[in-house]
Amino acid sequence: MVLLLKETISFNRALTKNSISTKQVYYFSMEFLIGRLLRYYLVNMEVEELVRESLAELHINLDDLLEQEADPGLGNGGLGRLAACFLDSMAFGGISGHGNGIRYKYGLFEQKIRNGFQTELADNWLKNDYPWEIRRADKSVVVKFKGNVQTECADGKLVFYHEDYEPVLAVPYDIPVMSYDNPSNINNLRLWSAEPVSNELDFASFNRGDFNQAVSLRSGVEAISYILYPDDCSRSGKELRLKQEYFFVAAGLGSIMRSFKKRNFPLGDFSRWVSIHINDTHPVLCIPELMRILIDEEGLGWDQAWNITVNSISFTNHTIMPEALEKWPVNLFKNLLPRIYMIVEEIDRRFKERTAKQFIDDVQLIQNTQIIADGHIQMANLAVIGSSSVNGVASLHTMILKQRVFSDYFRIFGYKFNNKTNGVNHRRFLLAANPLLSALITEAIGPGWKKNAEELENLLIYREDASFLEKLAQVKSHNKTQLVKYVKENQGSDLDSQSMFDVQVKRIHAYKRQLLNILKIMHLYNQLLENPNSLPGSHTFIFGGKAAPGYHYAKTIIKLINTLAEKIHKESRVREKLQIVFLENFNVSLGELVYPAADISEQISTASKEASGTGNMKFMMNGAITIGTLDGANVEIKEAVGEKNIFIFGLAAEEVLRYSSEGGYKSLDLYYSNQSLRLCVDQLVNGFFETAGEEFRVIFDSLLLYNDDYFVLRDFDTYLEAYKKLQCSYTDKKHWQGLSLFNIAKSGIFSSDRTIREYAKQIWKVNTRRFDSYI
Ligand code: NBG
Repeated sequence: MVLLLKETISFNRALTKNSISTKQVYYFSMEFLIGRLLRYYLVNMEVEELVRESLAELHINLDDLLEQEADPGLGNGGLGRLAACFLDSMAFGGISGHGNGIRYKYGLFEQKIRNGFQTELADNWLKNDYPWEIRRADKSVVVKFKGNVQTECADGKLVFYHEDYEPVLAVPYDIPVMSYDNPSNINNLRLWSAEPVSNELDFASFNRGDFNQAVSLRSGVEAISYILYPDDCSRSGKELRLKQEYFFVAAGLGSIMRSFKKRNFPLGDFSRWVSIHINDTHPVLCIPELMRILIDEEGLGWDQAWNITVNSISFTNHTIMPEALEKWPVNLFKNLLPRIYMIVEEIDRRFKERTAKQFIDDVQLIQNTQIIADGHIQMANLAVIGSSSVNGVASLHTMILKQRVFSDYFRIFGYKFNNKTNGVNHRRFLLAANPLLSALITEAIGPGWKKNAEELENLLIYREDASFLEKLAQVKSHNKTQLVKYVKENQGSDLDSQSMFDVQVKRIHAYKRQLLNILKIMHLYNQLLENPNSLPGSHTFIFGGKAAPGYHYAKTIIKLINTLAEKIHKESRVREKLQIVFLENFNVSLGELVYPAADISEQISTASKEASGTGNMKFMMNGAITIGTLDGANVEIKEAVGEKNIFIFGLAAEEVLRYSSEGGYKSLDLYYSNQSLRLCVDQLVNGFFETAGEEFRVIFDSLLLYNDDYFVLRDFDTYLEAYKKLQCSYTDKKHWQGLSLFNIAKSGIFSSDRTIREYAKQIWKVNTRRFDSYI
């Protein structure tokens, strides 16, 4: 079947050789979390039922077949999934937009929970081959590392020769990207794999008996595309990471340049026909690499090359967390990429010259905006200087970029900054993931919402319609049963599908504050022991997400969740009312089961820290109600639904930023003044968790000894208040279903179609006719 689809796709691709006269967009990203494709494509082609029935005649169950497909873990979380949603929306919108990334041999690890702890297993997603990819050895590109650069003067011009370099062959694997109702626009996700240039064995070494030497070259090269985010604490880890970044940038640009030349346009018009988008700082080397190609290979002068480069490249920032703003030590960079280093130095020199003239008295600004400073290359600075557009991913985040992170640049290049609030692919996360809800929606308002998600707003006429709301409740209840079944089959736990499903699924990180949720559950537990009537109804708390393998605190949080789950399970006085489950190995496929089943969406990050969040949008379009802080895109969700249809609590971003710049608040004062909070915090270390000993001391210390950087204690009370209100709403079924309907109806603007239309119009300047025709 996959072969058949592939055939259709290559046929269509041949039909759509539209590339000659259209601007091409290339989306460079270290991560693409594309999820499984087969069912999604069947849904998009509206043939799922037909295929299901035909297969049944052959005694093949389609669902069993779908389970065979690997879910490629080529990303961490939101950033990689966003890239995949964007590919879909570009294909849908008729934009020639292609992904460019790395074909990691191993995806992000497979998470297993053993004795409550996260353990990591290799994710060998290619072990049975991957049917969607096509190896294109004929399109390979040689990427050069290390070596020396010789400079010569020829005809009054400087010419650069890169010698004694280590060549690596970048071999592309192409995955077709197609979307709903647009079979004539098949785009491409090109993922690069690293191979030695020569397949010859090092015979001399082998014959000498030096087997390690004989294979070491091959393994050194292949390591480049082995895993996503190798640990970069060591120097060799850092070098590998930088190698990966240059590898997919150089390979991607090499192939873009090759196809551009086939189109016979003047090189000076490059930016009219090509847009290169860099997803966070990982692909920022696109800037000096494009300069290198234009100057060294195409013979352009610096100024012309710089104009072309800046006009072709645009940049999105996805975080303000300082540890994610990349910096590379100069000596490592220079040794690995000698020619690229020369170009970066020259960009820096010219930029400093400009700021020194323009901001003559502002030493601080001149210093802050340097690319090379303190022996490091600041990749975010290079990104802002070398691109024509810089955007954040939610309005609050963009404001923080302008006013804080990039405030000096905002003074220099105000015109570059803009906001593009994230969106998610509603065809994957609603149409395909929640078939019953989709059918109900289509029955009510027709199928137009699939092409224009904002038509979901037409659902509002059913807001007071008891029979429609009842159907909505039935769909939710069915989806909960499906999740219960999954948990039983895969983890052996029995969940109560009648209980309220309160869900927090996302990467485990201190700023996302899974800890706040845990403290809430501990508090509810303590209250129930005192008064069995303190909590209406029964509650299932569902957690899921991976912790980075080296992130001790986050791993301890996972252990804490599981330990609390066990403690509650053993306590007969509360287990009827409370239950916790930690879903193992949360990934795109599991998300597709979880979002439709949720009643409550926990979006409780410390305000200002979550750039946007996209899980919040996936929950919302499936009718879950958000409890959250005014952070990231929650702010816009609140604007869309109005404050009565969302539960907001906690410090605002300005307050957090003000506290942080003044050295924080005093968490100890709160601890001493708030009895019930103090009880929960003490329980982390006072033997409440009998088996745990000092295991959770690191969490206790983060709150009191290190003064609670993420304001968990500070937001505890307001969180509980909001939670109480939410519970009260939940007990009124009709009212709750009304909230749910309202959230679905208002979720249309969070479709990635809206986001991509904005990128296309305002940044890439490509045609949006197809999108426009649906509005
Ligand atoms: C993440 C942010 C999220 C955001 C996604 C997509 C990184 C570096 N950033 O808030 O944390 O939704 O990017 O923009 O992964």
